[in-house]
Amino acid sequence: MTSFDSITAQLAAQAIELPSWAFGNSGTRFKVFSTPGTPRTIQEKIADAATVHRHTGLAPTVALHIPWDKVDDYAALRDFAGDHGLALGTVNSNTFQDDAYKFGSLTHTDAAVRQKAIDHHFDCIDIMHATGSRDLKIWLADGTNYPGQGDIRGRQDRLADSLAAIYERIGAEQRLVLEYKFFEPAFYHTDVPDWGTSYAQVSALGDRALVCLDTGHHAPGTNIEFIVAQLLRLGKLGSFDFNSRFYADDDLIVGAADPFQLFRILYEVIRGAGFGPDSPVAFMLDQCHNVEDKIPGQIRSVLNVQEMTARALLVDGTALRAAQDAGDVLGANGILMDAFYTDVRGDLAAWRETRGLPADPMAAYAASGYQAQIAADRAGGQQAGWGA
Ligand code: PSV
Ligand code: MN
Ligand code: MN
Repeated sequence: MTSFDSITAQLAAQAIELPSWAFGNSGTRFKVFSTPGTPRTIQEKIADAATVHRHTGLAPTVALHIPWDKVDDYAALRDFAGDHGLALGTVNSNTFQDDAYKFGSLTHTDAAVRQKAIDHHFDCIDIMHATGSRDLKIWLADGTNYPGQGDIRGRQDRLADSLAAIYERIGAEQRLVLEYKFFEPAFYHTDVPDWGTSYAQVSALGDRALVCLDTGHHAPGTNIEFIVAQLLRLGKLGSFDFNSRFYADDDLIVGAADPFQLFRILYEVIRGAGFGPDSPVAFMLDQCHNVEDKIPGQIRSVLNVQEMTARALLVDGTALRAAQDAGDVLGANGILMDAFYTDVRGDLAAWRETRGLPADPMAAYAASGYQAQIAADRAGGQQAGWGA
């Protein structure tokens, strides 16, 4: 098997973007529990994200969601993030909370509603110019609940037109990533339900339009690593929203529900040259922390991604290919499983220390006093955008 020492340069280049909304209170439709110390402003969310980065060295950027993270001066917000050692990352649009979008946004039959949604994306692009962000991420809640409610085909055509108007506006260095999700909030049909639809729509736009794969957005049992392999083959995998799920779009800590699936996904990312500083694939988290503390929740998340990345990098690709070519079914499977079962925690801890990071970021955070400090300093933290 590949040695740990031979993979540290690749591990050192790993960067995982944190979602600003992970630091706010979130919950289910039944209850939102508030957590002491919850940020009241985007600046406080950025300070918390910086704390995750300080403890792990893994999270140099933070994603914004508009209008949840709306401010008057985005250039100043960029400077604020810079002062905290972070850059601002992906800008997420939001066309799922206005009354106007009850029957759709970019797909709506009413041209005025479609234009309102397109204008919102133009605003997001302006924000990206001020923040220095590369990616505009679009997830649409558009869909219908009952057969016959909408013209499924007409909605695809309107979506294509709306996306073309948005794509035309992005800068030469910017990208549009289109996220898919098989259901929720619509329950009969969703306008971008799967990778194939996202691929068809972004392919019609151009080279800087790509697919965003959220690991929680598939039917149970879906082979996600196959989708990863296919999108990388096609040059259309733009980004990940990482999280894990037991049932639906649970938004739990990545790697918590199924570490083996995360390993398999990361193996295909590496196999398909989707990993490394020159890769076009952005790693992001899209998670909520409903009952656990948010900052350690994010620390645990990035560590899980790092741990499974290390194991995936340990796969002996040469031996695996030889076994595959020889038709050695169990030998090939054994080579993959050897890497998956390798406990890299000790090696990672020792390596972190050589880089001036805490060997155990979770313990270091717990001992830092930060949680008690924010609980004392911040009163009345907000829900993560949903109520904003
Ligand atoms: C939708 O379920 C989603 O995954 C999209 O990425 C949204 O922008 C995000 O969740 C909001 O939490
Ligand atoms: Mn997502
Ligand atoms: Mn989701």
